[in-house]
Amino acid sequence: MDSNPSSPPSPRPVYLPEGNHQRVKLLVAGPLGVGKTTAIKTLSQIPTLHTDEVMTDAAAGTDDLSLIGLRNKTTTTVAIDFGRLTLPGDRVVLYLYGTPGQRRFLPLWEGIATGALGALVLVDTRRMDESFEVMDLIEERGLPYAVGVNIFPDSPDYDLSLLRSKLDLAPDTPLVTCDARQRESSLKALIALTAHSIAAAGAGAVAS
Ligand SMILES: Nc1nc2c(ncn2[C@@H]2O[C@H](COP(=O)(O)OP(=O)(O)OP(=O)(O)O)[C@@H](O)[C@H]2O)c(=O)[nH]1
Ligand SMILES: [Mg+2]
Repeated sequence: MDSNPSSPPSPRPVYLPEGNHQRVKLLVAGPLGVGKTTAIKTLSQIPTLHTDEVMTDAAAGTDDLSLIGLRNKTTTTVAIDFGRLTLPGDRVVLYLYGTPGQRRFLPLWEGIATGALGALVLVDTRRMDESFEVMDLIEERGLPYAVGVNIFPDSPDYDLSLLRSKLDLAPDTPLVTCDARQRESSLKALIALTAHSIAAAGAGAVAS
């Protein structure tokens, strides 16, 4: 499954605390190599499930990561990532489902997205245009989403209001910068999404 040797070890499992919880299914979406698998590994309190496979020569010219400085990335997600975490306060449990980044895996989306309350769309500002298709898919499903701008070392330094307009986001769509490798910053993006999704769904629509 997860064959990336540079991955940090998965955390030890954390059992769900007693009591009533709001259980929320969220998607982590975005184009190829934007940091979806990394974010789920960073955030999950249980050992994560991954379906990463080694990219072979057959992917050359199709999944070209050298253009974005990810020459060392040797695997790609071919089905889902899965992780779980309980938000501070122990009331809301998030089930995180990572989607594959390539258009050819689009048929998998239907299954993965069923029952999701919202999506965190990760964006790489070096190739923002690749994010529109994912945002369109999510909007077509009527899913609320938040945008997490995953900062890479050579990412251009955009002002958030400029980014909002470049990404053509609705005024109430949360937009936060994050580093998918850093727990605190990824959590900030996830909390923004959760608040937005629960507000959009209305408290009654959240399974408990
Ligand atoms: N500098 C930097 N590198 C990152 C960040 N997030 C992820 N990476 C690196 O980028 C690479 C790609 O991350 P993945 O998490 O595999 O990306 P993905 O979106 O799951 O990729 P696919 O499943 O192939 O679509 C990994 O080598 C990460 O270590 C980030 O915030 N900053
Ligand atoms: Mg992945």
